[in-house]
Amino acid sequence: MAPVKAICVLKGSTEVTGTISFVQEGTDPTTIEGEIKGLKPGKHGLHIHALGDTTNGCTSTGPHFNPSNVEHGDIEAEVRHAGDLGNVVAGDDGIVKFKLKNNLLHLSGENSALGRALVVHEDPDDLGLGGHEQSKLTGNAGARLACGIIGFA
Ligand SMILES: [Cu+2]
Ligand SMILES: [Zn+2]
Repeated sequence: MAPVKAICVLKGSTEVTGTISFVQEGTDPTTIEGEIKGLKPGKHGLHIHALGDTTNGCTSTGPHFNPSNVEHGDIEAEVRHAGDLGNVVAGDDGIVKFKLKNNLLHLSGENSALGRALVVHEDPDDLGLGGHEQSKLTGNAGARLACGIIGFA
């Protein structure tokens, strides 16, 4: 079977832009590769949110994609949302290039990212460890800077 490919173009109310590609071969982990520009230098939380609804900008993309109904965590934590992608780290130029693999996030079936949204946040994701009331839900990553709907490529 040919790999499934998807693409997401980030837009927001800020200067932040980006393009992220997804590919999954069979039941292998999904590879997520992209570039985001216009960020403040440092760490930014990155997640797949449940809905591909941008009626109210990134606000209406809902909570983190969490088909197993578990707590929030890092991309490689044992307990985590399928949509948790950890942090990306922007350089002094505000640009980050990244390549991630996620074995809970697929491009078909119940854990499919297709039709959902990728969101980059203003603040670091505390990966569920921050002790804040939001830590186990969102990683307390702050405002949604930019988002895009994940579609077939
Ligand atoms: Cu998020
Ligand atoms: Zn999460």
